[in-house]
Amino acid sequence: MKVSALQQARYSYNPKLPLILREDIRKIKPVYGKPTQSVSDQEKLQKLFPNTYGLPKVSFEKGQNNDIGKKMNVGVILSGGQAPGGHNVICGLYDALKKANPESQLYGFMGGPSGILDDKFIIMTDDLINAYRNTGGFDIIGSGRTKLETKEQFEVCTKVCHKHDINAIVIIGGDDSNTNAAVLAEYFRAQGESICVVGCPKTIDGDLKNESIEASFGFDTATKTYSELIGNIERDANSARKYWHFIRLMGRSASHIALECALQTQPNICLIGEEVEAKNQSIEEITNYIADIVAKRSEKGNDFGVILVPEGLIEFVPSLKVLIREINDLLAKTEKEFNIIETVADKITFVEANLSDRSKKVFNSLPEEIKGQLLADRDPHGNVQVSKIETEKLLIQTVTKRLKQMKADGKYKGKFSTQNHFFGYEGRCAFPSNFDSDYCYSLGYNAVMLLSANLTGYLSSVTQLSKSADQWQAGGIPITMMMNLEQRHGEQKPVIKKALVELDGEPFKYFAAHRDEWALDTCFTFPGAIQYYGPAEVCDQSTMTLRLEHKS
Ligand code: FBP
Repeated sequence: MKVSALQQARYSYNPKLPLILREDIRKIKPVYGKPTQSVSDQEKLQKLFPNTYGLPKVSFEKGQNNDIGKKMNVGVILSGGQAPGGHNVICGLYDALKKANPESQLYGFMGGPSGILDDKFIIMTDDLINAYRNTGGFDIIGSGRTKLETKEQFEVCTKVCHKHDINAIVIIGGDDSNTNAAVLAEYFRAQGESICVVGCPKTIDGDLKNESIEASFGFDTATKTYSELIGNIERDANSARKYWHFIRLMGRSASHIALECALQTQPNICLIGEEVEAKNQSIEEITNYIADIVAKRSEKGNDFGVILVPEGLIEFVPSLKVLIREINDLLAKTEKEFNIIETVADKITFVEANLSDRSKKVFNSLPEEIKGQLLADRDPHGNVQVSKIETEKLLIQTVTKRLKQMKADGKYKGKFSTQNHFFGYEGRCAFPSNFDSDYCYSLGYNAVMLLSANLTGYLSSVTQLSKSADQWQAGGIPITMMMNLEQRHGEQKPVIKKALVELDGEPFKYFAAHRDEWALDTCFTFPGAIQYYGPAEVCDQSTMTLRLEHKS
């Protein structure tokens, strides 16, 4: 395989660990805190997780560790969407395992959670690991979106673990995958199995966080990659002064990515789904908000600008939320009937005929392409795949219409020429930033510390992330601590609570305090490409979200 000069250089980058993990691995011991509670529904969750509920938080300190040297066979699974740094979690796992006992083995299950069900794996070797150090992507073993959640699947997992003498599984995934990791951990304990399960917090979306998980990995690199591109577009917009760029950003429901990119690039407008919901805003109100800013900038001779749109926006607009829910239910109920309909036009007619009057009106107000996109395949959770809905194009249409009307009323005289973009896949497999390289390696290394202490149902946790790596703290938190009960498929299910943008949180408050100025004046900032070599203030800085949250 031909290797680029940067990749070659990155092979020899030494990820930074928290100070405690730099000690001789046999001289680091776990310290246990007080029993924990879930975020809500404590009694019910305790009943659902009798063996793994209420476990203590764990941290590490210097001290003799006699458990670490035992031989372990560990299976690792990459689950869900790619996020920069996944390879380094595996490298951290591998290095810590081999340091603790060179006879230990790391099994990489292929293609996501289905790998363990199909008993498809590779055993990691030095050569393989060395070819993936500090690289982007999940291609070392591949990923997938199969959910590990049924008793039958858990039985297969048990058999596969027994077959290879695997004592522990590490699941690298987002909120749903880690919820399933907790259920699997509980299942093993309930069956009297000693197999441990530990999770690592992954997702570019940034929605898996709380006080002990300050950030999911991949968010740093993905937002820096998108911000570089947005900054480049801003500079182009400012040079040509003739286009309004509508840029949709990945991130699923939560608007963390859009918010972070706005903080890094100071665009004219950034919509935040959570705010739209809180203010109960309609597409019309959002359209008017954008059109007013376009008109005001035009008065100053600025017929150009940049607008960021989170991909999940559509789900936060109340009338569309109801419509999407109705379509989800309808498609779930009429799956067979719907799937044999051949053309998109006929699918649209079928759905229209089955909607409530209110939703029918909303559906009919949408452009045909958006209607079709709303009917595309659901994800494994039965949800609409927001990455496939071109909300930026919808907004271009509605704003164009509104400006036409404003022109007719003599309220706008400018020119409105647009470009649309979607940034998502571009950022998910980028070379991990130094932050993600260090953080991911630490998460993996730390996971071995948890497993060797026989801890199960835990998430690997590295905190104090806005500080330099030598001040990071390593430990573990019980996954049940992050859980609540939510309605899923008509049932109350234990799930990790998704973290949405908090409107009283520091990142949003900073944005809200500056957005009016950014809207009318041109205050663009150009972050440039991620830097891997050079001064720490250029190469090692965490996201603005983290810095504002930590007030550092
Ligand atoms: P995870 O939640 O699995 O980390 O995936 C995140 C994500 O990148 C979302 O931002 C996006 O909506 C979705 O995956 C796209 O999914 P797919 O890769 O299946 O197209």
